[in-house]
Amino acid sequence: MFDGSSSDWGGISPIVTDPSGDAGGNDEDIVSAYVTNDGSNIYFMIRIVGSIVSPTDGPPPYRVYLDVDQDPSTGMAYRGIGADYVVAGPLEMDRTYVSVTLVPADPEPVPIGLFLAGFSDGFLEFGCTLSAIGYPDAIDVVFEAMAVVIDTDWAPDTGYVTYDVEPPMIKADGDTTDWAGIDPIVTDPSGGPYPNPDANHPDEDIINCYATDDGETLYVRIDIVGTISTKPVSSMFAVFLDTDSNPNTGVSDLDGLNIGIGADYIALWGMFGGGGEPLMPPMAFLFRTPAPSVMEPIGIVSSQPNEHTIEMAIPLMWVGSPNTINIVFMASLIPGTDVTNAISYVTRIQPVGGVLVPSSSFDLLAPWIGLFGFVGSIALVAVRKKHIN
Ligand SMILES: [Ca+2]
Ligand SMILES: [Ca+2]
Ligand SMILES: [Ca+2]
Ligand SMILES: [Ca+2]
Repeated sequence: MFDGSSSDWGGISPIVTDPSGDAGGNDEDIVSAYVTNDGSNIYFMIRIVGSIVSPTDGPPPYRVYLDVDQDPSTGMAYRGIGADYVVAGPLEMDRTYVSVTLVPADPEPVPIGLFLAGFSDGFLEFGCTLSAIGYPDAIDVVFEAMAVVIDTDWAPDTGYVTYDVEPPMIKADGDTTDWAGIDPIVTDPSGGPYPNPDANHPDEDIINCYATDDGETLYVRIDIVGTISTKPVSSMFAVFLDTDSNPNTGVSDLDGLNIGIGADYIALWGMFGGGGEPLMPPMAFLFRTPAPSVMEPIGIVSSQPNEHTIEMAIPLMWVGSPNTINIVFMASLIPGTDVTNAISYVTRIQPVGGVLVPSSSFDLLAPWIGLFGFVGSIALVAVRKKHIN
């Protein structure tokens, strides 16, 4: 959890330690760095001698350089590796601290993903989705702190360290072959010609949805009749999660229609950043929704669409590690919205099955407009304005 507390890092050893005092003994003086991953994300933690700096302008001071193909001839040559990605933070955005994933490029790096960040005093935790960096098996890593450009510290001081990624059960990579043997948890009627009684358009017409988990990460998949586009800003897929099996907590109402559960969390895939030119590829945010009008960002999770299917991977700890989750899947585009029946999913049973929760599937005549307003407020424009180097 990105709460600025290191308690959930207990039991994880540093991947590298660094002398204190070799970089002025201050805000850029790294003493240790950590890496871990679950089935969705890779997490980094840096400890420094001083206090974590979060400048309101200028580049984020703490960076991790990732050579994901362990090939120094690809990516940016830096300190013995070929860095294919850089993860940098913290950056304040709409009163939320984030880290940003960048592809090194001239004249400036290209942002391709966001993640939350948390810090307190000498401790910073941040990360990136495994899907953003292509699900590497092993990564050559260099940590860097450059807080006030007096001293710069690296860990290690020469060369790099290698992190072996614990492989996920399912990769949210758009390739469905890793779902072989797992049946849909819910099927939804398909229609046509469109508009039809089930959905208004093939690109929002859900047919099959899947869920499975490995005790650590919940993997979900939505298949539609049409094609998932990463271009339009209006395209959106959502997975509603009722984690306390209580219809009276969380979101149960979409534009006046009851979805049959009280969704305490929503995983929402779409193009964030408002209208106009997309600033980053689509992403999947996980929000906590304690009340219908409240959407608190918990984190960003791995996701990838591919033609007729989209996969997402949600850390179970981020949704309170429930034993039972009631799930509703939703696809929403400009013409309308398709919503599945609610399914009760029991975690940690493989192969998994689902039980229908009494409710009826329905269509909305318009996309779920309320969410778009919120999404716009996340304003990724800030990333460009802050000009990360
Ligand atoms: Ca140091
Ligand atoms: Ca490389
Ligand atoms: Ca996959
Ligand atoms: Ca609930």
